Amino acid sequence: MKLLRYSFLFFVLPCFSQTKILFDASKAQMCSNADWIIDADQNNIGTGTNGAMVTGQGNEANPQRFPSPAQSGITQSTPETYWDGALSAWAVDLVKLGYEVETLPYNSTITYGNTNNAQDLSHYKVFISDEPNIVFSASEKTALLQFVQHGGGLFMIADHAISDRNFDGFDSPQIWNDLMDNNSVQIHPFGMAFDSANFSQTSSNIANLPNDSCLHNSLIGNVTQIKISGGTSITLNHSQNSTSKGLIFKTGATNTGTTQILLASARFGNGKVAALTDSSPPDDGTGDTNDNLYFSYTGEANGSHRIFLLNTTIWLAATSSDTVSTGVEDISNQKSEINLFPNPTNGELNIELNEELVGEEISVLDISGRELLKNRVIQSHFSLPTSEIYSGIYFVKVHGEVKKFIKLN
Ligand SMILES: [Ca+2]
Ligand SMILES: [Ca+2]
Ligand SMILES: [Ca+2]
Ligand SMILES: [Ca+2]
Repeated sequence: MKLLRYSFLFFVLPCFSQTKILFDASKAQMCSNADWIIDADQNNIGTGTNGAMVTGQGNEANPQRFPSPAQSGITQSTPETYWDGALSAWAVDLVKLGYEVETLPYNSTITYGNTNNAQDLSHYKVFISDEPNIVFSASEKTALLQFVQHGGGLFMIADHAISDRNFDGFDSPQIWNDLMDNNSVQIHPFGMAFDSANFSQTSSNIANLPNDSCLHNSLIGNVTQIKISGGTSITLNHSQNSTSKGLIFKTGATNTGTTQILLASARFGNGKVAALTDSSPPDDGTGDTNDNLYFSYTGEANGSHRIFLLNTTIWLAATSSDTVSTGVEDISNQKSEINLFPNPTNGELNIELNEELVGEEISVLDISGRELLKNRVIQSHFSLPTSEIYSGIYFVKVHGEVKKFIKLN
């Protein structure tokens, strides 16, 4: 029996850093019946004067920067209850895809370009704020818009009108509109505004955009439905930003129009923004036991909430215009010129290529299309040491063909 001998193509692997996603908890996202956080080890804050969250004032979740137990312990079968928050399912899924997640704690300030801030937005690719209940300060609005301008991804999630949970006079549609209406960078940067509405409905009115990465991802799925449980809508203004687009619309609305939108996206500078009109779809139903939580993440809308939340996050994190899984077809299920084994792997990944590919460029990409390494194929059989790669989904790309592999812990 002939033993194939594999040599290492990449003698020195760069030390990979994961793409980091930051979940905002600095704007009372845990206030009252909200628990829009990924993990909290303590429940010891409450609403003080002017709606600020204060320790010792109550038993609301107090999420720390790093969710615990450590995300390095997450495998492909880890349940969402590994962490304690109504957004833990979304966060655990992101870790399974290869991302690193953190929380911006309640007493933090949002900055961009402040080297003294360990959680400065420059360290992250995506910032997710699910139903902020405290207005962003002038400097925070500048930071958020500069973050997007320089390539960041911002996920704005709002709730219905008159949803001021901490009684400071501002609800999330007003707070997002204030970011877009009053800032020092550019007024109305995203070509969209949240309406002042309050309705509930299940809609299957999806834009017919087969190439849209938020609606379609060959790995995660296709969006077919949304259930709004007390939410608002979005109106676009293309004269402000021609890239703004509606992805999911209210039932009966024209799904190419500029009104009655439930999920929207836009580009601004080098970055991207997505906007969702209800805080319920990410709710995984478990978290702070003092809150009334609902299993909406995969429990409603035929599982489409998980699909559009993951697809949209992957799109926001992508450096290129499209994600790997939509921009290039994954050929994992086809016989091809690329053979990867074992797959999944937790050690070396053996790569067998058709001899004709020797001399071609080979690259390894993460799920958002970020190139982790690139080289020339010097022989048809070799192995890639994956011990330095975090667990998650990755792709090997050679000569236009892309094949998926999963790195286990
Ligand atoms: Ca709460
Ligand atoms: Ca925890
Ligand atoms: Ca408020
Ligand atoms: Ca949970």
